[in-house]
Amino acid sequence: SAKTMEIMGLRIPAYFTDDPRLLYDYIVNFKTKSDDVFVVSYPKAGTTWIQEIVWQIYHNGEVNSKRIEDRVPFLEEAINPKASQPDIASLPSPRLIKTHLSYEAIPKGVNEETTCKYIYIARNPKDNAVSNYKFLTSLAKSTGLNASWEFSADLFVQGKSTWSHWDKHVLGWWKHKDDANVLFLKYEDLKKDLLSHVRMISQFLNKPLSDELLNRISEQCTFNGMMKNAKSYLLRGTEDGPKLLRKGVVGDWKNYFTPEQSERFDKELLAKLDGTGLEFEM
Ligand code: PPS
Repeated sequence: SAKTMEIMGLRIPAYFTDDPRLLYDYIVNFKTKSDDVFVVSYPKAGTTWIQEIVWQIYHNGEVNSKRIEDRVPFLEEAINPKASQPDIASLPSPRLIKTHLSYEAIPKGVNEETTCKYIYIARNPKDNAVSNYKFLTSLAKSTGLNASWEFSADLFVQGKSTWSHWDKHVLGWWKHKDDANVLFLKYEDLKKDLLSHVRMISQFLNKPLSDELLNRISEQCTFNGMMKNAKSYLLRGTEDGPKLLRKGVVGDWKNYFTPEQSERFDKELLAKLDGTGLEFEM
């Protein structure tokens, strides 16, 4: 599998920095501002989707062809010399930032000037694992790394995928779902009713929009809507390489899981949600 380094209990791809201590220092010393908005998720749960919605909410529904990572840069790649994304510290406010950090690890404010907002998106672990597998294998051409679905699913259950344990990540944020500065969303809910979630996000951000604009943004941010601007979701430095948009459906896992794998995910991951009130449609 891909080389990772451990930072704050999370497995982060090693190519993000030559020196894990530098990235650790960058994250723990990161100074938040009250109007910062962090788009947070376990990888492949719908980060790009929320990044685009949030960006359009702040830009009057504009569809912009610049790559999403240039518009909403990725915190963990902030000091990656190979990443060409803009410097987060000098972004104009409000800064929109993508991250996969756990609740424990994410930069937090200490007072009114520094307490910022977090939008977390979670996805059922079976689709999440398939999306992760498809993404990693799409990177194989450039990284030379490849893995079977069996191997990949096994790593996912063991919490050895990138950014570590799915269940700890999701539950760590779920515990804070009622905090005033946290909005906890589920991929499957957005698929069912995007418009009401775009409205919910705009209200959470104190950016109430007209019905006309809310409608426009939710149409532009459906999977097909975003595919019209597909270039924006190519990974850095690739023209026809890995994409951040693939299939965009609920239930694709049924095309990959054996009954045994499905049962294992139920017993070893979904069972951890029992009694927490967190449930997923699949
Ligand atoms: S990453 O690399 O962690 O930032 O990836 P992330 O954006 O979190 O997850 C990618 C998956 O989200 C799907 N996606 C969408 N689904 C529905 N509607 C919209 N608009 C949308 N945008 C992105 C994307 O297709 C990936 O899921 P899969 O299942 O692989 O298609």
